Amino acid sequence: MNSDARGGKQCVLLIEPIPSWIVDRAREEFDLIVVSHESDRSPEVMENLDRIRGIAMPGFAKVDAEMMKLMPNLEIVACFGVGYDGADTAYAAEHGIAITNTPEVLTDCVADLGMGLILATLRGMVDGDRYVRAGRWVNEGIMDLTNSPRGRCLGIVGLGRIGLELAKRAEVFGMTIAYYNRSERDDVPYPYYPNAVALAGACDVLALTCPGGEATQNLINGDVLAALGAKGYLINIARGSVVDEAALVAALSDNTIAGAGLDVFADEPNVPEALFPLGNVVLQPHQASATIETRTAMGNLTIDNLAAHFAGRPPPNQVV
Ligand code: 8YV
Repeated sequence: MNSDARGGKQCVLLIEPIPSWIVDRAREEFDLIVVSHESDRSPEVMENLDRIRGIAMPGFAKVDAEMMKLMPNLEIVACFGVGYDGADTAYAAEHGIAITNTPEVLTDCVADLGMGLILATLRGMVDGDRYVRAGRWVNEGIMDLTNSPRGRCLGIVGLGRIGLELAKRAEVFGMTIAYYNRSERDDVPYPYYPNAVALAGACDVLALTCPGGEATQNLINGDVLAALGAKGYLINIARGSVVDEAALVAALSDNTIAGAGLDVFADEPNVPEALFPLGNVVLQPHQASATIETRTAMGNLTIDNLAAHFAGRPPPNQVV
């Protein structure tokens, strides 16, 4: 226990959004400073920089080297999410700062939303909703026919925990599976493609379930979208950074791909406005893990990781 711990509680900076009941639990366990954004430099933050020993943050918040440097006694960054691409892992590793995440507990919900986006996109479900509300069913008759997932190939970029669960769901809907990964797996029956262009050329629906970060930055570029082709769909439940967003906007506007279902964007919460009038894209506000059940489990795990560290035990989900 560090000597400046108040009432035995360690000082933790918590970056929202994290559910209020998790913030309440965190307040019981830690001497908590709550901010609504990582850029907050309020007096409360500035006056406590040398007391802050832990950060709890959404996986996508940007806690870079510059920010970590401000906190000379920082020991742990606990990400509320499976992705931790917002944290500077190199700086953390160099300075003995642990990074933890919340794997497993969100796998099902993220895969569910991925499958939902495949259905919503191919079956025109959001378009259908707009069609009814605008009175077009009454005035114009049935809407245009849509596309069945059955018999189509789902190409998965990043066949990890979430990718595998998405594959299971897609198989129930009659889809075949292929994948591209950093390396070929020896425990799945699905055909492997050595790069994203090859996979895009071989599948009908390309789904992204890989980690974000430098290694996958703009992996899905104009060449991959061209290979996906005018009958192909893109589903992104990974990170916006994985896709060259300008190339995607162009492909959707020019109908050089058939459509897209997107839960994540390069500069959240800002979504390219050029997408708003397009009928061939379904947009979601980065909500794949956002169920009460899953966000509660993620929040509890985030606190468990911090608590284990401060109790001198290895955090259960340490990734750095
Ligand atoms: C969350 C996520 O939206 O797990 C991740 O990496 O992107 C999401 O589950 C995010 O971390 C919420 O804080």
